Amino acid sequence: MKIGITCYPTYGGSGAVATELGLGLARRGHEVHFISYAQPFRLIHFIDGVYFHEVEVNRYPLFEYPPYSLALAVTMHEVARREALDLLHVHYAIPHATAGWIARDMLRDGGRDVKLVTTLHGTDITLVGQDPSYWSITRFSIEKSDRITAVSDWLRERTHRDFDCERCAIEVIPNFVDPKIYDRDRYRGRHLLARAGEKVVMHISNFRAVKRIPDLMQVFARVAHAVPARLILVGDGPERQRAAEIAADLGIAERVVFLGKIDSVAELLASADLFLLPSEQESFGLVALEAQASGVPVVGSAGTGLDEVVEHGVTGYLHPVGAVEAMATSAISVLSDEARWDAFSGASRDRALERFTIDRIIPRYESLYRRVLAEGDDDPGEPTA
Ligand code: GMT
Repeated sequence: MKIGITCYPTYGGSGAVATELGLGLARRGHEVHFISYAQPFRLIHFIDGVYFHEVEVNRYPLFEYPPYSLALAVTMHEVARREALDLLHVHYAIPHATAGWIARDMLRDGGRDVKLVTTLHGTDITLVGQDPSYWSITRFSIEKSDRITAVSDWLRERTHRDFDCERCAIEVIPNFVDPKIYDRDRYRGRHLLARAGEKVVMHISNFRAVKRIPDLMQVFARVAHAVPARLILVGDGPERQRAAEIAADLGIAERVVFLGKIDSVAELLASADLFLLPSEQESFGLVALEAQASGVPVVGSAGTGLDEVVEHGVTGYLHPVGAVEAMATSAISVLSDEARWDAFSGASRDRALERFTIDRIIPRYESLYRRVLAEGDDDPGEPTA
């Protein structure tokens, strides 16, 4: 198949998943065209059948806000026509599903039927999509997609609930990892992160408010008082400065290391003892899966998509959002009991291998593509869920 993939190129799970999917599809013999305003951050090598098309946005002085969505639709249309794409698969609904809908209609007008698949990732539904300035167009664009997928049951439920969208037949296809890349035994860099005898606690994110960075620091402060430990923070974003201020206020600044943005986190995760993700909401928590595949137990928020990734009491612990005391107690219990840590680490890796490997999940996207391509031009298809 010839597939166009659109995603955000910036650091974040949706861009990571879209890129790994595209590379995986190309390895399986498909032709993949990435279409975005910059090269996705994990697209660091090209293999046969992978192409990148940059969307150029004209910055005419009249435009206070350059219309990226239109420029994206035009590039999608051009690439789909020139490269004879079979389908456009967009990741993160805003504005990608809308641009995809425009491009698909332009193509149909020119006599070419290209299918549109939209994958919902999280805040496109739960946060940004709920803003009155985006709600109706997001709902409309999702409904106009030929197929909709969500990365967790939790996100599918939230989409039905928050968009009151009875025509949205959403198929859940979870996020995935390549267990050959996320493998504890592959790397030996622990001595670069912490002193001998110190536990390595890690957090990787875009440091947005939804990650509840103050809670993260409160949990770690309690851990650091009980166990020799170092907090390794990877990534950057609006709350990073606040994290540094809280660390200073709590007297743990020397135990906290900021590494900034790093493209490939497998090597870091392989050196971690515990991963903390106390987010307000998390539709899936790709980074928690990457941690688990690396044999790292996770402590995070219950009542989110993390419930589908982390098995409470087996691969980590999940507590209600904001329950910093409980999270800290769980973190300390797993870090200070070697036998428990070994059991959790092994179970984490097993869970990733049993449910969320790239080899299991990519065929599910291929199957979805085949089904949608087998439909006629005007057939909206059978509801898939
Ligand atoms: O939704 C976001 O804020 C960003 C997005 C991203 O691009 O990283 O994250 C979402 O998509 C990831 C990949 O599917 C999920 O693993 C994250 O849980 C999800 N983030 C949230 O729901 C907050």
